[in-house]
Parts: sequence; C-alpha cells; structure tokens
Amino acid sequence: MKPVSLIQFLIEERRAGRINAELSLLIEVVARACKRIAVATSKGALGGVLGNAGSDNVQGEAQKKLDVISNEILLEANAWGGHLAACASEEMEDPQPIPDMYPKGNHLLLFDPLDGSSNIDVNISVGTIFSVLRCPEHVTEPKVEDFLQPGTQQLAAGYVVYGPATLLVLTFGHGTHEFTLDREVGSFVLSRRDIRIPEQTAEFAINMSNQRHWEAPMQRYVGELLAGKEGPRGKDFNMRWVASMVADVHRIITRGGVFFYPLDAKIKAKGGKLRLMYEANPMAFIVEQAGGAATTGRERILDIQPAGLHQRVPVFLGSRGEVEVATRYHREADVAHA
Ligand code: FBP
Repeated sequence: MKPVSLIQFLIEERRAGRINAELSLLIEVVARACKRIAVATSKGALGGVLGNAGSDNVQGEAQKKLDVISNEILLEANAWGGHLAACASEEMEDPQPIPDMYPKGNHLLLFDPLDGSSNIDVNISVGTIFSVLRCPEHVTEPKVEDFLQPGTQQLAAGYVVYGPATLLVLTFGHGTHEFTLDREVGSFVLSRRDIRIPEQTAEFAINMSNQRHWEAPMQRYVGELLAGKEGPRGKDFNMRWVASMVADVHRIITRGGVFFYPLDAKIKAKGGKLRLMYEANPMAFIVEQAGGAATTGRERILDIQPAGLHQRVPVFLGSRGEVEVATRYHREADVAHA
C-alpha cells in the first residue's frame, strides 16, 4: 500500500466535501507546530527544556518550561497561519486574538499545549490536545462566550502524543484516524484509518490513590473490578495509569480500555480535574468517532453547554461497555438518593 501523507489525506477529505480548505490548512499548521514541539521535547536536558518555568498558569499550577515553550510555538504558528479568528489555551486566562497584521480566519482553536506535565521531567510520554470550533458569524473580535459551544459543535479534534514515536490522532466527525511522524521525511503518514475501540474491555485506568475520596458509585464500580472473576463482574480486570491523559487515551484507542478521572471530595468544588474545552471535549469526540463512549458519569460530555473557558468536569471514556456500566451505577445512586 502506498503511504498516504497527512496532506494527501486532507486533500482527500476536501475532495469528498467532508472538510473545507481553511480547516484542512489549519490542521496542517497545527501539525507543523506539533512537529516543532516534538523536537523540543526530544531534546530533554540537552535542550535545557526540563524543569519549572518559575511561573504559574491560570489554574494556579506551576508551569513547566515545556508548557510555556509549547504554548508559544502553537500561538506563533497559528497567528500568521491566517485560518483563525482567535485561540485559547490551558496556559492563558483569556482568549488570544490574532494580531491585526495577520489575516484572520473563521475558526476558533483551543488547546492544551502540553498534557501530562507531571511526566515531562521523567521522560514519560506527554502530548498536545486540540479542538476546533467555528467562529460565530459577524464576530471579528471573539470573546470567551464565542468559545462556549457544546462539544457536538466541534469541527475537528486531535491529539499528538510525544512518545517513542510521535503520533497524531485526528477526527473531523467521519471516523478517527492515526498518523505516525516519519522523522526522516519530516511528515505525518497515515498509519491507521477508521480506528475502532473494542466495545468490551478488561483494562481500566484511574488514579487509585484518590479512592478514599471517591463517591459511593465509583467505590462500588472499582470495587467490583478489583474483585475480579470471584466478584459480581465474573472476570479479572487489569489496571494501568500513566498520568498523561494523551498516553492513557492512546492506549485505549489502540487496544481498548476505560479511563476515569471522577469527581472526588478533594476536587468537588472545582467540578473535576480535567478541563472540558481542551481536554474532555476533544478526547470525547475522538473516542466516540472510534465507537467508544464519553460521559461525566451522569451525562454525555459532548452535550454539555460550557459555562467557562477553563471549566473542569469528571471524565469517563473508552470502551462503550464499561463506560455504560460505570455511568449506570452513578445514575442509579442519584435516583436512590433523590
Ligand atoms: P495537564 O498536565 O495538562 O495539567 O493535565 C492533567 C493531567 O496531567 C492529565 O494528563 C492526567 O490524566 C492527569 O492530570 C493526571 O492526574 P494525577 O496527577 O492525579 O494522576
């Protein structure tokens, strides 16, 4: 089979009328920026890119040098790209307008420039997550409210995982596809088209150290997984937790599994740990387009009407069978306590 480059794939999607020229050019710009981030992350200590930047982000979290570097690379590339009306990032409080000296486009881009920050200094896979929305008609200076569109309104979503290989996983709402960076040629090449996540799985991912803080239905669900084949589920389950969402989700995209970052007493006031607009929504779109499911434990993530740019939500995603069981346990508990 002749290799299909990302550019060729985007041209095919345009010819099929599934995407327009501006969206495909925007994805090219994002992919090119991620190639530069891949180079920066791969330098490690030799590039002086490890460690803290000495500043905090809007979430009050210590920024890593690579958080700041990746954010700058994406902002710069998309400023002159000409396909955006504005962008928003995990690392910035407010939306970033496109400087007047550059042409503007009709799209809004949201991104987590470097996901899995706690793993940067220990050489474990990290990634970039992005989501594309349409800029509302007649809006030339987009405000926060212009970004607050439900995940169902996404035109595209993707992530790049910087691991042993650099992989781009992408959806436009017509399936989920994987591209591998050919470092010699310097371009992304299609490695899997129309990925399907197995409906059932025996592998779960959750930060078990938070167990004592979980709600009762989550305690019940995980308790049953840990009880294995002697327990009510009648089968053994294995556990994995990389603590980089991109890496945990990519494992699930590749061989199935289920990922949870549920609400717990520690983060209840914040509404969750992971961010809706540039973590949960793009990952939910990618997973659903691969046949999986994504909920908060109570509702479909893509149906949520966002209330804030950095809003946090509980995240249950992956193999449909297990997401449905865990969600059912939460809904039953809510009914029982209503
Ligand atoms: P950021 O690194 O972008 O802040 O993302 C949050 C994250 O690192 C996810 O990638 C990961 O799933 C989760 O937090 C890990 O949480 P914990 O440190 O509780 O295991």
